[in-house]
Amino acid sequence: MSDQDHEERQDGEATSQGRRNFMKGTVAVGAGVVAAGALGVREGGFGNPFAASAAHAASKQGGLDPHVPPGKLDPYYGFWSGGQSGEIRILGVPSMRELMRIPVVNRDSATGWGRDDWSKQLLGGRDSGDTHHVHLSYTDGTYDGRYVYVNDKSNARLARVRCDIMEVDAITDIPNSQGTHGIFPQRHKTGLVLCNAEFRTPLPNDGRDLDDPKKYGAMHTAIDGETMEVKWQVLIEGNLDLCATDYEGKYSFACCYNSEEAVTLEGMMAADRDWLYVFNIPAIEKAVKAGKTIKVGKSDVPVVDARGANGPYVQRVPVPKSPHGVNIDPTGKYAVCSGKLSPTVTVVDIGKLADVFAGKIKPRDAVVAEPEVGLGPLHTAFDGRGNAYTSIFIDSVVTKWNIAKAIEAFNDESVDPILQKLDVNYQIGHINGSMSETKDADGNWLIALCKFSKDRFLPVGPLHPENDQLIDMSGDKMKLVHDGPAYPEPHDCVVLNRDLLHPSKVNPRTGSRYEYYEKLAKEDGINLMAGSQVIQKGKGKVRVYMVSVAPAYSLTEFRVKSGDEVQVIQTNLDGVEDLSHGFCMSNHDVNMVVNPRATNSVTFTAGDPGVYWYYCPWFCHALHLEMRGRMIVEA
Ligand code: CUK
Ligand code: CUA
Repeated sequence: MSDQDHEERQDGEATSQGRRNFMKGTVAVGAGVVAAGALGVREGGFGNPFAASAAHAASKQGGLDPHVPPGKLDPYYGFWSGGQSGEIRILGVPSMRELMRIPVVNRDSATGWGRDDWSKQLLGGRDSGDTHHVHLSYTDGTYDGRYVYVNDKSNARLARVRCDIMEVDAITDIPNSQGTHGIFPQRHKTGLVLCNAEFRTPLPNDGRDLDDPKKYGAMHTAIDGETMEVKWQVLIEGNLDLCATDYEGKYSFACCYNSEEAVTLEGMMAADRDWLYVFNIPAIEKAVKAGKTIKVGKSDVPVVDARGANGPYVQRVPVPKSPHGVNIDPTGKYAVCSGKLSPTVTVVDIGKLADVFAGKIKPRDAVVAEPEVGLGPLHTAFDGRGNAYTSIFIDSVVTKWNIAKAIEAFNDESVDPILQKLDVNYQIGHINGSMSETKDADGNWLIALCKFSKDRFLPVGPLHPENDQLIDMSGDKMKLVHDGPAYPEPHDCVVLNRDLLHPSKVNPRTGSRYEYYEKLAKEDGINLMAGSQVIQKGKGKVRVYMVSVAPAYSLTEFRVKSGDEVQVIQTNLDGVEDLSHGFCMSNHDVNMVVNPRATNSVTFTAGDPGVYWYYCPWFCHALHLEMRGRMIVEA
């Protein structure tokens, strides 16, 4: 989308747009005021119970307005992982309206993802997955609007979505890994994406050490965020749960809840202390360059063996009992490790890690705070005003605490860093705030991803929706403003300012999908954008090229033999916004979308002799139902 289009899109919002531009140009106003202007904050307050107090009224008039009326657009995009649904969802925030689903490692009947030829070869024959963590690519500590990365825990893969077309363009298999869980891109530039293996296995996992869990290990893997190639791995003895990166490209982090190296629940919970692993990326890359690596199994990826003791590549910061999430605050100064089985969060001063690696101080000396936040802390978000918001699973609350006060409290018990505990419904997992994972955290909206919804919605059978709750975090006190049912099971979300994304309205025909189709077309001497052709590709194989322009296919009839392998390659010539077509072949389990100016294809075996109608499944025109043709199958 061009900038001009982007401006036009906002036309319906003349007032707020005008105010935005005005605010942008007013250097003197504070960041909080700019954000409030952009959000169209209602003057006079939004029923904030604290608005009546004079002291509070002075600090903040009312709350934010979560209502986005018909015809207006949300100020934020949210990207949600879909968990075992294997997808990513795009929501508008604060309306919490689901805007789109991006199929990733699932099969999706609507778009044909997992069934069409292009996605099928990307997925390598698998069409189920488990997406947990979505993160966008960064430049200079904030989102650059280029890519979304997401892990597939179930099949140890990293997928990438292109933000211009919101479609997956690459999926990378991660060697020597099971349960790829935490991932995080580097934040100084679109560099590496670090991926943690949560499950310890024998390495190589080739039948050796089956019954000797002490010899199991796990990999911290670096994938190039541009090429999606696996660059290197670090072999570690403990398991690796959540992942984080600093803002400078020096360190990556992983929480380890199984320093015991156990294989049973009791065993994994035995120790009072586990670790935050800190990986020294420049040192690891130096070792890789110098060839100080090993090869593990069939993979050629260089592996740095960092098992056992602290050293130049990895330091282990002891943290209480089975930590889960690790999050970096927007100043880049602190890594916050949530205790899970300990009621505490551990704050590590990233500035002290150089001394830890230099051997000048002990790893534990980098810990500067450990406030008690409640039972079952899992993840932490930030508001950019020095406060942290930790999700507390067992207590079903969000605990707001102040980082500076927590550091004070570490040496002075009289200081209480806890500011508020807000009930959420129920059993919260992840939490995230608007721009929270960037240096531009703006402290407006907080999302609580609750695992259980229990009584919050009309009952719909034994399987319950999750409850993604919207919290106004702009004031001194958090305020719950919306319950959002979600199909199972989002794990994490990120929320970013809408100005950071500029999706295309029609397909730009660039990238790996188009290389794939241009290659086919070249092989057959075809112009994908022109006309139709039925090509016999040797015995029993037929390729059918066609184009579509509303409301017609260029080909309304083709003939094949029963049992032929038929590949239909369709290009949508319509360059009009919102004019998708598609191809559905009756009784052949074939259905795909073809978006404006896109090419897609599907391969199937022609059934018994007879006539089979194919049709356009997307309502595209008054004559949409007439947009069809016949496949004539001869004996
Ligand atoms: S994990 Cu789900 S609540 Cu996969 Cu990010 Cu913490
Ligand atoms: Cu094309 Cu319906």
